[in-house]
Amino acid sequence: MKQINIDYRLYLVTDRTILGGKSFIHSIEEAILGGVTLIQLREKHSTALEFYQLGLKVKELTAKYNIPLIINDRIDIAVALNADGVHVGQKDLPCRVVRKLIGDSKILGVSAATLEEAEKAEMEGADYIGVGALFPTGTKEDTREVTLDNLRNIKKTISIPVIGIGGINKHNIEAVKTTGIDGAAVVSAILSQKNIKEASRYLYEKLT
Ligand code: TZP
Ligand code: MG
Repeated sequence: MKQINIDYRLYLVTDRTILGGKSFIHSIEEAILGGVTLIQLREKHSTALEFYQLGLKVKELTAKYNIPLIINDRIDIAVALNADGVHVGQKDLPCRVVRKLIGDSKILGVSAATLEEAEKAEMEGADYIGVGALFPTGTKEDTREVTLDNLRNIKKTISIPVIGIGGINKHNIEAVKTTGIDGAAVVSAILSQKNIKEASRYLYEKLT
């Protein structure tokens, strides 16, 4: 069941609404060139068809650079794209149900804001946990706050990789790294930057 050899260090989660006119596909390519190690396609307002068609384009890039593509929320779209995995939250289909649907060979990520949620996800077959929001974020509205101490405690307690998320940027990345996490998931500190490649490279180097 466990996916091995996945580099979670710098996890780009997408949001097409913060690009300020920049091309989405070009932006993703720049982020990859800067050092992003995996990508989650997160589309909160698209139709299934839009999501799928966009996924096909993003998959071309992730295949070209040999990095995993994870689909947010939509198991059907992940299966249709033969993506590398799915990421679900606490209000999506339960982890054990998603695992059954996608099979053992796909990556399953679960959002958790407490140790209990993290332990449950691990027990139910998650491959990694996304923990946040660590800092204030303008990218997601209904976040729950997780302190760096809570993150450190989750990391110490569970065995699967732990990824921090929420407001991570060049000013706090070093503090995040002290928690021992396996990676940092970032939206705006990469995608809303003028020079995406440089922003991505800066974060990647801090995590390496
Ligand atoms: N889940 C928790 S916080 C968040 C998500 C998807 C948004 C993170 O975005 P940013 O711009 O990196 O703060
Ligand atoms: Mg979700």
